[in-house]
Amino acid sequence: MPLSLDLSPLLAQLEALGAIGAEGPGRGRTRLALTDAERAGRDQLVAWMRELDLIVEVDQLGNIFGSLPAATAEGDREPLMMGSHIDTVRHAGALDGCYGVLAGLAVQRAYRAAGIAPARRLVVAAFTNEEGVRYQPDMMGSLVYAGGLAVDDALASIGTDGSRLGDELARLGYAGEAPCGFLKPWAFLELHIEQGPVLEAAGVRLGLVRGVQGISWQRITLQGEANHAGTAPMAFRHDAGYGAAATVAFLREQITKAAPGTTLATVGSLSLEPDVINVVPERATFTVDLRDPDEGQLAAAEAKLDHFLETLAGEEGLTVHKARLVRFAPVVFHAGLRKRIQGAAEALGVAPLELTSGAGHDAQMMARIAPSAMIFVPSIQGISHNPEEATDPEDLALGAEVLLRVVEDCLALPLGAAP
Ligand code: HGY
Ligand code: MN
Ligand code: MN
Repeated sequence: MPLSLDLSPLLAQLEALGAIGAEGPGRGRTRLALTDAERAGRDQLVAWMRELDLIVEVDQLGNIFGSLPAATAEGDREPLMMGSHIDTVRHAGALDGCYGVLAGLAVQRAYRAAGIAPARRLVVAAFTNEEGVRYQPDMMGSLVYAGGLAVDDALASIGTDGSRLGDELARLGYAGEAPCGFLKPWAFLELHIEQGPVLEAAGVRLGLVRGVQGISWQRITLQGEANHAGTAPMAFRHDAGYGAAATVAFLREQITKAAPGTTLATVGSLSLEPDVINVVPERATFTVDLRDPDEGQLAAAEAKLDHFLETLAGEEGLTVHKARLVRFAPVVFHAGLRKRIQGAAEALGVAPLELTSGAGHDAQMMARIAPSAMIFVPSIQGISHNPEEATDPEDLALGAEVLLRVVEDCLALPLGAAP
């Protein structure tokens, strides 16, 4: 008899978690990784895990795991993991990441309510620093968990505010004992809002995620020469501000408009020094976020940018320094799990739309160590990383129902079988 999922605790918890770090009407919430606001979110999540009488474990990078033990010791050895993140960008919506974590708790709650011990250990993970705003790279917690970054290197990373990640983790009391990777998932499932316009535009309520596009993050510093805005002839200037602006224009005109038009480019952070109205900027520091579903296209975009910067440096008399922050190749999710998601959706009367994720996700990292897949629900007007981020509660319910059905489907498989 299929389990039933109670939606109201999920919606109530989404609201309660969304209130942590809230900044007033229309300003969303901010829970940057390892800040006091995020600690409050972590504490709240752990409290909800304890209410479900889960085994709560924290690893050395502060990744939090809540486990429903399996009916057998053998089942404990092949955990089915769900999860996402609860850290946010600045002025974020309430659903990004949190929906996948709290829907996982809702699935565990359905097993608890039915008094059924699952055939496999059923785990919900909340990974540290998925957003990568304060510390780079993004998806850091799952990247370390999947062995893509040494835990000591992650602990040593210095934030945009000059803080050391390991110190902040210890200050928050979330420097756990468990070694990163201590639970090897039999499979990993992440339920997430699409954060884009595709599902809504197609009028489809569920997304079957074929994979995640490649991501390249760099911090670029252009060093020019400060000079008087009123006396320095234009031809004599080494204007770092002009260099930054020219780069933004180049990315838009020469990269994103070039065929096949799949590359996305964003300069999300830009600062000028000395940042004074009547001084030619001597230094510009900015970030470049490039994405493409095709590895070759992404690499070509990076090479074009390098060449542009070299030419610009020569023409404007600037020096260029590039710091690589993130480089993730595109990932394709597990075919078997995607079939199960498709089957669960169709059993609920919805033919899901297949799409590639524009946003990075923890599943992109977990796919390195376990069969992984994602389920999307639509974002209203495709908006995310914005206080206006929203999804119809009916769609939130449908996504969580599909997650539960896929879990039940997976748990019905004999131990030792592939997902
Ligand atoms: O940048 C991303 O795509 C994710 O939100 N960290
Ligand atoms: Mn997310
Ligand atoms: Mn995000």
